[in-house]
Amino acid sequence: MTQDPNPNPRLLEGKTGVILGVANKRSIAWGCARSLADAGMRLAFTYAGERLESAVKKLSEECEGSICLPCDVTKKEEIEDTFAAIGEEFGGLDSLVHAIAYAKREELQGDFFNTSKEGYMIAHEVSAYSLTAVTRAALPLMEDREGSIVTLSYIGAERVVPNYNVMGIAKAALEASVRYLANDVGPRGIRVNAISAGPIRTLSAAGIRDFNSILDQIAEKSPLRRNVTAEEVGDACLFLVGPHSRGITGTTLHVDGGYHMMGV
Ligand code: NAD
Ligand code: IMJ
Repeated sequence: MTQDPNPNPRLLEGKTGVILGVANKRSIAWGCARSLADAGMRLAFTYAGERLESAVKKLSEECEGSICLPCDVTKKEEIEDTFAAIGEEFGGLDSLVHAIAYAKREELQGDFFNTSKEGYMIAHEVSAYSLTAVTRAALPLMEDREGSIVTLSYIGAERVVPNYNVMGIAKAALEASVRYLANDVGPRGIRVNAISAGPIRTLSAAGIRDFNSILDQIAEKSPLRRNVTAEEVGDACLFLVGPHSRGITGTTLHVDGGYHMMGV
């Protein structure tokens, strides 16, 4: 018999969360949002740039009581304004999901040693530093709550993945940031963890050379013999946000069908 993965559907009733990184229905952030909203959490969605405003607003309407705010993480004032608005609307915050990454397209091909200084900086600013920036902004809203912060990583942080290049370095910095942040905020009862997801066909995977064959290769080598879905990552996020993971912080949880632990 298959087990119900969501045996307590209203586990997060009365709790609030912010989700950074929904672009469309395929986004991993949307998988996280669905799992959290289905558990009863009230959500704030943030989007980068006006171009995404209407799409994210429309998606947010599928989640009861949610709000939608602009937040380009490279803009300090936008981060400040967003968290101020969340404070006013929600009165506090129990969770933050960071599902953001960006590198210039030209940096995601060819030799890593050709990475430009500017390309290196941009990838790190958006994909790694932003976790520290939004954690700082969220802290006052998590006061006296057992807050949980979750970010998204990839195995390219730990191993060399062709073409992942500077993103791999940025994800390594992101995973190290999770450990340092977890140490900082642990005494306040706040936890910080990462999910290292297997490859999923999202906007961020569009245009990546041979993505189909990457998906096939991973499926073939994974113990589960298949790729993972954004819904499965969302359910792992629900676990890390919710009370069942209350003893877990500073870790990277692989949601990849077991691929990461294989030798060959
Ligand atoms: P996605 O394109 O749906 O999401 C990426 C998001 O980052 C988009 O919503 C985009 O608007 C946002 N973003 C980019 N620059 C930003 C900025 N300056 N300010 C605010 N937001 C910005 O793709 P996704 O695959 O869902 O990616 C989400 C996270 O999951 C990323 O961290 C990615 O590295 C990670 N991840 C993806 C995969 C995969 O195979 N798709 C695997 C493991 C980890
Ligand atoms: C990205 C590049 C190279 C190889 C890759 C990926 N593999 C996977 C990804 C094997 C699974 C997707 N991934 C894990 C990411 O974190 C993607 C980040 C990303 C993607 C783009 C594409 C469009 C663009 N900039 C990007 N910045 C970051 O212009």
